[in-house]
Amino acid sequence: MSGYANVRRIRGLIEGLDRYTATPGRGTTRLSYSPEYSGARNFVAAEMTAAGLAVREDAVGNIFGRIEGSDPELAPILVGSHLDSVPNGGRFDGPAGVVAGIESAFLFREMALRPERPIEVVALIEEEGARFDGGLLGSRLLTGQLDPALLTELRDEAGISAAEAIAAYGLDPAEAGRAVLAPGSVHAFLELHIEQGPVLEAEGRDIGIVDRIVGLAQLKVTVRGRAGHAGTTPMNLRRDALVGAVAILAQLPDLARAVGADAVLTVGKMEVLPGGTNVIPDLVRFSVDLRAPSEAQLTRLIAMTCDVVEGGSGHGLDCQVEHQLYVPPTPLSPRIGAALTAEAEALGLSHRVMVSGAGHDAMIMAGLAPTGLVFVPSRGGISHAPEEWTDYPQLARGIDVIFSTLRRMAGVSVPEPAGRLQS
Ligand code: HGY
Ligand code: MN
Ligand code: MN
Repeated sequence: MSGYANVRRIRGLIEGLDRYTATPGRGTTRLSYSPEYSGARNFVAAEMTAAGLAVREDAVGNIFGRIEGSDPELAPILVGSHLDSVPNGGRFDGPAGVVAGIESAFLFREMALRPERPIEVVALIEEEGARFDGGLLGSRLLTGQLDPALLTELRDEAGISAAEAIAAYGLDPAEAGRAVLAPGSVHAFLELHIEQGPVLEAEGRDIGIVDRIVGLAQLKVTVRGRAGHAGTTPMNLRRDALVGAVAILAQLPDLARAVGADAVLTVGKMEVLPGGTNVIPDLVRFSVDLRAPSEAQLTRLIAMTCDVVEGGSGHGLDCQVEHQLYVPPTPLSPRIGAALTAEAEALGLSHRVMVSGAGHDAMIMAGLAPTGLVFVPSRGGISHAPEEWTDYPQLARGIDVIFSTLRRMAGVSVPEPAGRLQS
């Protein structure tokens, strides 16, 4: 079955964006408000403009490109994803969804389609939380789920607050409250994302229609001990924060297993201070990322983790947990899921309904408007790594579903797709 999206243009957009990385040759590292992010922002703004969109940036750096509707008073449909990355990640995680919006805009322009309802392509900031703990910052601010006052408290590893980073980026953090979108001001949110798992590839399917996203929590554990000389401090007199942290960490994976086969727990970041080879560590901080499909499982896993951490206190060690993010399991809109499925059917694409084990801006935007999420296959199920890959024709098929659904939801007549997928 033929499609709409221009594979060559999609490839150019993804590869163009991937130039903006702090680790060329070692994956995509594009932290929010960084010089690389600023480059990507300018690239996206230029491509949005070329696609005929009216471009604006909100007070925290979310970028919007608007196709005006014949009835501009109608609440817009938002379509997009995030522009930031994890350290040494892949080129598709986030940009695939931003490109889906931009390519859809190009198609609207080329087909001279005028939507009745406005459409806004969005590039959201700080979804990953690679710079500011918790992540989902751009979408949580948009939907009023993050108090703008927190921007002065969230700090990166260099101690720079989000507010300072926003100001250095050229925006005014004091205006962050004005970025909040009022309830009812968005008709729907659509996101295309790579699956980041093995299911679609294993089943040979083109499209995933996500009906729910697992619950997600992020904790920060701090273990305090006492620094000392590695050579002169007897083992029985030590208050070694790293030994204490490791004793805690070693117990954590079994907690996820105890909660259920589909619960997961990850310690991805650890800081050991003061960091001298001949100094007994007196301060260790590490992250704990928890996920489970049901709220009961997630809250139980959080409680068990907190118990293990607090049990590490004593013998001169003090162990504390800080709760940084909690997002309950999020069901997505069945109505939008059905619309996405109908378009996949009409395009002759194989598809299935599935859960998302990864978090997405969609789980936050669902608090503001009916939300749909489309997956395209990930090679080997790999993501958050330089090897992350999706074939461009596969991405184009996902974009066809987004474009077709946008067109129908925005009230545009539906010409048949032209020609074959461009190679
Ligand atoms: O962590 C996640 O699931 C997403 O990549 N932010
Ligand atoms: Mn992502
Ligand atoms: Mn990610």
